[in-house]
Amino acid sequence: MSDTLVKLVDIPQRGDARGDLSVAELSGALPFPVRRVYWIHGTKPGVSRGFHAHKKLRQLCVCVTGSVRMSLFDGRREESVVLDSSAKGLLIGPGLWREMHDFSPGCVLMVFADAEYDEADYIRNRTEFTDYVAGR
Ligand code: T46
Repeated sequence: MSDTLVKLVDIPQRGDARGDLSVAELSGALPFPVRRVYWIHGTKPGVSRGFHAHKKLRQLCVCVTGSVRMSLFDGRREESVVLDSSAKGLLIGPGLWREMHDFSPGCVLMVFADAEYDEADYIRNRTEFTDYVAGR
C-alpha cells in the first residue's frame, strides 16, 4: 500500500437497472474484523466533527449518501479527500488526527470499526496528539 495518508478501498457494487447496491462482507472484504458499526447523519449546516486521533482503532468510512471532506494529519503531513460515493471507503488507521468538514445536507457517513467504543483510545487534544506521535 502507498505511504499516502489517504487510503481508499473499493466497495463492491452490485447495482443494476433498478438502482444501486453496495456490499461490505464482514468476513473478508473488509481489511479487519468488524466489531462495531456506527453512522453519522443529520449533521447541522456548517458543523465540523472529529478533531481527535485514535491510539489503536482501525476504521473504514463510507459516505453512503451526500458528501463530506475528511482531513487526515499524521503529525507532519496533512491530506484531505472528499468522500462522495458509496463505492469507495476511506481506511483510517491508528495515529492519525482526523477532521470532518463540509458535510452536505443529508450526508450519511457509515463507519466500520475493529473495536467497541473506548474513550481511553481517543486523543482529543491536538498538542497531546503531536507529542504522542513524536514520541512513538
Ligand atoms: C471517528 C470519527 C470518524 C459512543 O458512545 N459510541 C460510539 O461508537 C461513538 C462513535 C461515539 N460515542 C459517543 C462519544 C461522544 O459522547 O458519541 C458522542 C459523539 O462522538 P464523537 O464526538 O467522538 O464523534 P465524532 O463524529 O467527532 O467522531 C466519530 C468517532 O467518535 C471517531 O472514532 O473516528 O467519527
